[in-house]
Amino acid sequence: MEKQTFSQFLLDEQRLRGIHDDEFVLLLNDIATACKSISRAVCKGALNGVMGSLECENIQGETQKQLDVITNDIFIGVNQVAGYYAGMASEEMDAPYEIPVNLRKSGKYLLLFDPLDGSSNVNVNISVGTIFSILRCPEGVENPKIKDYLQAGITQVCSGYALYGSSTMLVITTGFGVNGFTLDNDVGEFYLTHLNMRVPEDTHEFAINMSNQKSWEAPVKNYIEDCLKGTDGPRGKQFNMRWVASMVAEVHRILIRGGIFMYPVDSKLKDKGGKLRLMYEANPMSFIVEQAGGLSSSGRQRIVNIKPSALHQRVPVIMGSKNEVEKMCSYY
Ligand code: FDP
Repeated sequence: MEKQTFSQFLLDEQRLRGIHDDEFVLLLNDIATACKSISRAVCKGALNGVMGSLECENIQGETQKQLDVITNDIFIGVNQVAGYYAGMASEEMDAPYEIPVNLRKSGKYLLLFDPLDGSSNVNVNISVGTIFSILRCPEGVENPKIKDYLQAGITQVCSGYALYGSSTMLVITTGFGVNGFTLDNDVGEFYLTHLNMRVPEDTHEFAINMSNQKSWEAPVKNYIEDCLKGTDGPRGKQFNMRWVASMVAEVHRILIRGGIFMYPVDSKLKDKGGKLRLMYEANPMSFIVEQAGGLSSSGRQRIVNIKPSALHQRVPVIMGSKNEVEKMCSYY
């Protein structure tokens, strides 16, 4: 059977299931185009001479890489042209980006994104990714302000990520399951390769930065301690550990073979609320993981139910295989 391109898949969904209007299909195609363009920029590696850090920091106080800024510009540039968005917000920009007046057309949606997640890995050639989330712009708002973006994750109309790994993949959900597409570089097209992705319910693999162990809260310490006791401990099984230090790669692994990914709040992060950003990382990835049958929690509540209080808000994140996330949260 012939492989289906990303556009053909979306049109089929529109025809057969009555989801997505024409505008939404075109909007998703623009997201795919932006990801292809970022994939090229990342794959050029040191050849482009842009692997270094800049002098400046982003709003999070992290040193920006040259590629953080380049990929941010690509994502805005490609996605603003057709006029579907009323505004955009990026992890790399202090304030929301205002779409130029001549490009504001239907402006039904808001786009939130992290253009290059895991970018501290980029100069060591480890997988990085782009994460995005699409919200509806509140009715009647032409020039959205921060408050218009502060919607709980449950209201997302679409989210996804592109993974720039040994192959480039685009994984999305519009609330009807999760599907994955692999970029054929010879053709320049994403093809459907992972239909209806499901996170296995059970796992014996956890991902956490163990170097923070002494600063974790008691529930996290106790949970990991029990996992490490292996077959002799209360869990009665041997666990394996993975830590790529690149959230997109971590979540993708979990979608393929299960696992639990955790970036809990610890005593060093207490003032910030956590490490990962609610609007650019936690919400879009939670939508994906839940749509694939997994769970995503802050430990105390479902992440997509958190009412955001700031655009760059950070939260603790525990996501992955359903039974393992439930087990972990029971330690709270
Ligand atoms: P990065 O800072 O490189 O962008 O988004 C934050 C993130 O990467 C995640 O992708 C990754 O899971 C995590 O930080 C890595 O944290 P550590 O540096 O603590 O390992």
